[in-house]
Amino acid sequence: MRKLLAAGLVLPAFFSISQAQEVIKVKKITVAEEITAEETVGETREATEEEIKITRQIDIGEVLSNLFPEVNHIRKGGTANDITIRGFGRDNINVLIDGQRIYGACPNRMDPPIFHMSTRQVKEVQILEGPFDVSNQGSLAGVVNLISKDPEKGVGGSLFFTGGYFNYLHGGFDGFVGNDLVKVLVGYSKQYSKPYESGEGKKITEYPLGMSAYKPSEIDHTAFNIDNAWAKMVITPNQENELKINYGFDEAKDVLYPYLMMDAIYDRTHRINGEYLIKPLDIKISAYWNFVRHDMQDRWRVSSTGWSRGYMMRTLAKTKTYGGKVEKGLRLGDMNLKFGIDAYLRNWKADNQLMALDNRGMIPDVDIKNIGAYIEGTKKINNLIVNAGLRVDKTKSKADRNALGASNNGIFNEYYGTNYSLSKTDTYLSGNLVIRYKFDKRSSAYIGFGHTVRVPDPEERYIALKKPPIREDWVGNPNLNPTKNNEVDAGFEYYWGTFGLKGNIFYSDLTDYIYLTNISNQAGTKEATSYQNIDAHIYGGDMTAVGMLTDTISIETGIAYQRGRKDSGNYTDGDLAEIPPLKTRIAVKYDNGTVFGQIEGIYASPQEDVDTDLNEQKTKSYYVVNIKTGFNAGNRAFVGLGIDNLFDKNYYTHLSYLRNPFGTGTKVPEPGRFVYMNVNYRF
Ligand SMILES: [Cu+2]
Repeated sequence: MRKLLAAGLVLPAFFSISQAQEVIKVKKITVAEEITAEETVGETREATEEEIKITRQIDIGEVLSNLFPEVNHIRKGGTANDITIRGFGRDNINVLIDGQRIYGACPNRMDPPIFHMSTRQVKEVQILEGPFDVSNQGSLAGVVNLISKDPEKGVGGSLFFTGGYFNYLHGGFDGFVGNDLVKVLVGYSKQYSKPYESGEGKKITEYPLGMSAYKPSEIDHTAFNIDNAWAKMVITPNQENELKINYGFDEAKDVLYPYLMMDAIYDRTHRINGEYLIKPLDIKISAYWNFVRHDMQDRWRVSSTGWSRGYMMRTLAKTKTYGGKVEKGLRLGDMNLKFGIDAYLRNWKADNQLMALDNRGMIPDVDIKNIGAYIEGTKKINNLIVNAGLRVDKTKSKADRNALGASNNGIFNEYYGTNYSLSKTDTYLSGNLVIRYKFDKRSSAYIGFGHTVRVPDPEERYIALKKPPIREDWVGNPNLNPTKNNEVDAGFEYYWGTFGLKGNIFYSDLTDYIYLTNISNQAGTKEATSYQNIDAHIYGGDMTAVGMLTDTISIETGIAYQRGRKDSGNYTDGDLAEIPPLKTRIAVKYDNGTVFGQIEGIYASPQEDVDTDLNEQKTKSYYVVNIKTGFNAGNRAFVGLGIDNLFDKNYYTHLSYLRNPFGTGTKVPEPGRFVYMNVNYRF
């Protein structure tokens, strides 16, 4: 059986995909679906699964944004795209790597969590939208989990290469060796590119102006140069037990971010995680540790001119996260239960130098310590599947005053007097209830309610950045409350022959949503950008239709819309910022097992609902066409060719620039016509 297309049609097998082809599977899990899979014995799981065959292989954020209209990328440069889902971004969504929590070190999110696994290592991306994840702390509005490839038995591997416009090169290999007891996989990939050009033929390095402009000598500077290496070992001493150990290393050098005022000199990551399964007891024990070190400077920008140290500003940041989880599944009569406990520590420290200012402790060595417990259960009652989850968390956030430098060590007193504490403990419950009604084996409708909570991130509570007198400071709000989401989701999936239709709507009522604000110091002599808790709501929906027209031709379309509004706070404009507009996608595919072809159109409507309080600007609509074709040469080799933005349109997404007050005003256009080729050889 071959699973096909974004709405998860399960179709008869016409052909098998050649092993030569490298694919990334993307599963969009709908609520009350994950557990029902084991529940509904004899039924095929209607998982939303898409196989991504041919892409530029630059980064996962861009790939997901292309595929799902409700996922949007934040374009900061040539790679490392962060994502939003249904208008929720940053820590409002959880992004995990093999189930482990990982956070970027950069205070400006140059290295978002999703950037910390290379495309070549990803086997599968699981996306669960909405407040329905109790097995991880803080999945306020959704969770994305990147799952790495497992080694196989025997000996084998692959060589891969992608090359494209703007000197983009991506090459590497992976290889495995294994028997019944031990299997090992190792891999390496390298990515390199010059700055890409927009549809109007300008390099992205030509867009920043004024002090943020690139020096003339740096216009053609390397746009990214990334090495990734990884190893995974699976030990299976017997049928009952399995141990997986995973190590990953990334080093991203010379990554340019025209969206921001600085660029990354390097961003270095180590991550390790282990997972132990005791199958007869249905117990899973996992532990992880990761560490990221990040150095950003303005040395390639005009602003660094005249500074003998090479930069006017620099931030050296590091973060580490480690934790563990024990989870047990249990079948009780006709009920499936899962419970677990988990804990993690996230530490983050960033030291900034701005002109002569000593902003050590810009992120003042913040520890977030969390411990949580959860239970989740599914029960089938005739045609109804009821799924419920409950989670309790205790989270302590603490900043270290001693980490602060000479310039910023008085900043909290300056803005908050004595009315604050650099330590806060939050205890909260979250949970959900979903009821799904099955019309037949494949079609169903559901309604669900979820309550989720996330603690403010270290930046929102404790950032401490002193700026020169004429510029606004940037200071956290230690008194922030956690954000609470009360959300209702409803949806359906309906299948008719080889056609399928799937739709979801959601309404998220947010209490203490964390939003930018301006505050004055106690003396009333200086202003700072800070954060406040406001009440807000975000609502929207998406729909996907898929169908097989013939044995070889299929069509898929998707549409998503979301809107965000403020309900309280000191504002004059009710619109929330950075909410992407309506986006649609249509793709027609041809696949006979040997030859693959796809034509895809993506349209986004204008975004006029902007937050003028933050000087957010309107964004025009755009329409782009991408084409792909691929050929399986026997069972071992695959050659693919793609052209993104076929008509060389010059366009911007709504998330193409940073809003006031941190913004430079630079909007980063999407790439112009981009021709690339994939070659894969499996041995
Ligand atoms: Cu950075």
